[in-house]
Amino acid sequence: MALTLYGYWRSSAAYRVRLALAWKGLDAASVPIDLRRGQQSAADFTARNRQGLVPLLLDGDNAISQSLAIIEYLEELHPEPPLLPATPLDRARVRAAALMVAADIHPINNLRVLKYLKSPLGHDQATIDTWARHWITAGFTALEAFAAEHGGRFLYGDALSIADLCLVPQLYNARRVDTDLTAFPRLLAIDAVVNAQDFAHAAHPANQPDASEA
Ligand SMILES: N[C@@H](CCC(=O)N[C@@H](CS)C(=O)NCC(=O)O)C(=O)O
Repeated sequence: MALTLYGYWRSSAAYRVRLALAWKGLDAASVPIDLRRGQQSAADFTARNRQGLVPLLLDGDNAISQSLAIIEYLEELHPEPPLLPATPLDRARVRAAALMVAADIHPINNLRVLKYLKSPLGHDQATIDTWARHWITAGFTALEAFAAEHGGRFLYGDALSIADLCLVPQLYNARRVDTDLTAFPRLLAIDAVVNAQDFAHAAHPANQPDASEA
């Protein structure tokens, strides 16, 4: 299959998919969508993804949106090396941890939400950053407790899973808004283990062709 990933270097949802591709050793052509310049709202992109959000994966001519749907698609086509554990209960718990990030932290800190807080709602950047840090901290507090109950080297036991692919980009995002992470030693330890691996290096925002200082 010929894969093409529409993404943006700093998009944490696209970063999840890059991690999955790299973990599984899959090549995908990269099409940068510059979110700061509004390319996600351009007609040629929304024709492919009505939501105007990255990531979007093309498998041949078939478009798939939503990072977790994309990752599970890759997992089903390429089960090795796995990103989900073997039993239904373990899989459900991994998905729960992934959704703690992807459904309950990330969406309320997404670019379009933060922009709406600024205009038309009129909040200044300091208030918007406080908003982001608040929801990241609330989510990470629960996730740190999850890691204490279920974690090992990784968020769920000792095997990398979809949950880690959500955690690492969210930590990258948290650092961008200067979130105090000292209360989350387990999450930071998992982040360090993942980021020490070659596949994570390849997927890191700083190593993408569209990466810039802007
Ligand atoms: N639930 C979606 C979220 C996708 C999403 O929100 N992507 C962000 C970048 S991380 C985006 O495209 N934002 C554009 C905008 O807010 O205008 C997924 O997991 O793929």
